[in-house]
Amino acid sequence: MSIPGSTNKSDPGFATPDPGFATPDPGLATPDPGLATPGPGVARPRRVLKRSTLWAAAAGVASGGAGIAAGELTAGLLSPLVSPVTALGGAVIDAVPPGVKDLAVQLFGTADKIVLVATIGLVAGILAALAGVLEHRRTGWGLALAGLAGAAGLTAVVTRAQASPQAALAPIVAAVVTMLLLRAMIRRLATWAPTDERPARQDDDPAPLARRSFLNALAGTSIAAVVAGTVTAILTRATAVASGFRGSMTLPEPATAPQPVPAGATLPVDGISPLVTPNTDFYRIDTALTVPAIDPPAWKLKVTGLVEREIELDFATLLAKPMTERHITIACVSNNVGGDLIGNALWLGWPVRELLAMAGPKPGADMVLSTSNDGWTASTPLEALTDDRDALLAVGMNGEPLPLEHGFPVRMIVPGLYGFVSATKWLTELKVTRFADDTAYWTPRGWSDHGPIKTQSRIDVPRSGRTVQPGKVQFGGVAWAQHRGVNRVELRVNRGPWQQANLAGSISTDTWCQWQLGMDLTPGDYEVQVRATDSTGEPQTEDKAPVAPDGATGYHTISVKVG
Ligand SMILES: Nc1nc2c(c(=O)[nH]1)N[C@H]1C(S)=C(S)[C@@H](COP(=O)(O)O)O[C@H]1N2
Ligand SMILES: [Mo]
Repeated sequence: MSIPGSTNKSDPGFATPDPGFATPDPGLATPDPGLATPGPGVARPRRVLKRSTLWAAAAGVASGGAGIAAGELTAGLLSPLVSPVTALGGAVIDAVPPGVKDLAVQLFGTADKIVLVATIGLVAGILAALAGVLEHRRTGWGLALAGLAGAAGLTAVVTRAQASPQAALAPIVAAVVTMLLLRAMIRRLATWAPTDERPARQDDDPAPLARRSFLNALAGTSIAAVVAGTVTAILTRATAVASGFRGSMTLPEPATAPQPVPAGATLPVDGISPLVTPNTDFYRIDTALTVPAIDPPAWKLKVTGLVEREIELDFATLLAKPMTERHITIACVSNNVGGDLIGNALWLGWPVRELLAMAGPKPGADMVLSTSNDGWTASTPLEALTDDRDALLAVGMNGEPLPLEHGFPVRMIVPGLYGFVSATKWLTELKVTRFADDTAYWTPRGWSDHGPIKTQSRIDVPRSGRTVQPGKVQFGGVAWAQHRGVNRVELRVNRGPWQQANLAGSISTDTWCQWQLGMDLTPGDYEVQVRATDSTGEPQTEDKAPVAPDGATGYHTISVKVG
């Protein structure tokens, strides 16, 4: 990139670093706006760095700092995975040849990451100063540089493995904040200390006022940058510790291996939901504004309430327990008919019933109120945690430690119950109690205190509203009736007779299963509906119910145009 004016010989010295820059002119100490003109002692006009250039650079650094801090704060609030600075660092690590990487590790050892971040900071500072100077020279040039830097951050963030659409927000916030602040400050600076291209009007000199306005803006921006940076640092430090631990831990082998996945459980239908949902695609629902970051060595699970013995369990002790690994499909009570707030994962954990057996629930108890690190609570029937259904204190999800968003280090997973009454993430306490005595988070907010998952089915393909080729049209989707199991899935076209779909084998009654049906359809408009029947012979109801208080019902209905 060329710097406007850098080849211009009349340039007052920005491009050629003047020795006077290193040994500050005594005049620098006095905040005299007249510095731009050489002092009386200067015999020959020297190539001095104009003070306005320094102020422009400072404005660039302050606005860039505030912008980056705003971006990092946005990322910190959204998700620990979307920091633009971290993503850029990751991109640099990926791009650097292995030799350089080894050298960096040799030189800096475990401090190599700190050195990388410091380098990114230094480069960002230089670019920001440059943006300030450019913007002061020529309106729009500094903004363009800030925009380019923002685009680099955006590219780094969206190409990272864990990228989600919301990840794009942080670098955009960073760039927009930087540009707005930079523009505002340079405008003030231009009135106070105009560049040669835009000489000030000598008669009506606005300099002193403009100077105060600029300095105020600079001070305000710098303070905002430091405050936002500090808040972000506090917010993300715990996250860094938690993800560091998560990255270096190994999950124990299960003592009880998962049920085998039956052959044919996955149907060859394009666009059907995968039998097991990858962690990165797994729906996320919680009330947490920032993802709680728990350092496992400091984590404890307390069992309290109506028990013979209160218990405190630490993470190492939990990991040493005989673990069970199971596929379990969890669903959100807020999942609308046809919605996607449902997912199937392989969970690794210690059965809750074993912990409760150690504590010894007292007679009369009928509920366990589980509490998360951030104070959220769920009411689970005691029976669902003590019967043989393998309710788990889960530490693993699809072979990995729980992702931070999904409850690291420990969450509950209870087959057959909606998440809001069972699947407490960032779990810290189990209070054995009675429904009559304790109330969970959602109960006073218009939701039920009980939440068995209702039998449901969904058409994944074709998507509603699509036009498909006449002939054999492939329909496919998933159906679930956790802890009862699905026996039958049927489709009907334009409210005609129900036609039975092919039901793939399910892993267990606690998981969903795929279904498929090819139907011959001639050109026209069709309404297609699906229904599932559970293993008790009870078909899902056609009656439409909203999600509150205890889960939606009705048939998933799509429209398809054949032609
Ligand atoms: N701590 C905590 N745990 C929670 C919630 C929450 O708000 N806070 N929401 C629950 C709800 S409503 C659901 S559906 C599941 C979703 O789990 P997931 O985000 O891992 O898919 O988590 C449950 N566990
Ligand atoms: Mo939920």
